[in-house]
Amino acid sequence: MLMFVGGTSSTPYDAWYDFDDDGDIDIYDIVDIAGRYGTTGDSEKNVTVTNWPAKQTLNISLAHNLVIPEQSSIQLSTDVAGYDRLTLVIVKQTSGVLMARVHYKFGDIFTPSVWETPDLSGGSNLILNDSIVIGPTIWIELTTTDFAVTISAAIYATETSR
Ligand SMILES: [Ca+2]
Repeated sequence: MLMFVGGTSSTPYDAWYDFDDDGDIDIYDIVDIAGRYGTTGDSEKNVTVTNWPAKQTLNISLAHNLVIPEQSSIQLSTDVAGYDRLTLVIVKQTSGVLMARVHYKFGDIFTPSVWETPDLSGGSNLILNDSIVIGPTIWIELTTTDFAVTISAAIYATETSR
């Protein structure tokens, strides 16, 4: 067996040949492979991935049986930074007019409304359906007229695979 020992190689370092994982290819790596000379088996290799990004989801209740008094306005907001898609449901549990507007906010700036209605329908409303997140904060403004209105609201947001 002919072995190249000492000196430097013109071939760049390749971690697959660093059998003792000490950051260099030297005589110890060659001794390791020499000891295995002639063996056979499955060539599939195990790989450990340490920087695989975790995919996150957000599943939160923004309001539960919240009573909005008559002739008033409330804002619900939450941080959605890092999420790509968002579903927003608002349930109007009582009758009475409820104006709804949904914006995103970044810094001090509000986007124009991405969704709005002069009167939300009774029952469950799918306001945003797997919609693209365009800002770090979602901002929901709800305004009543002559009657108090009870609502619940929830958000589900996901990060797509990258
Ligand atoms: Ca080595």
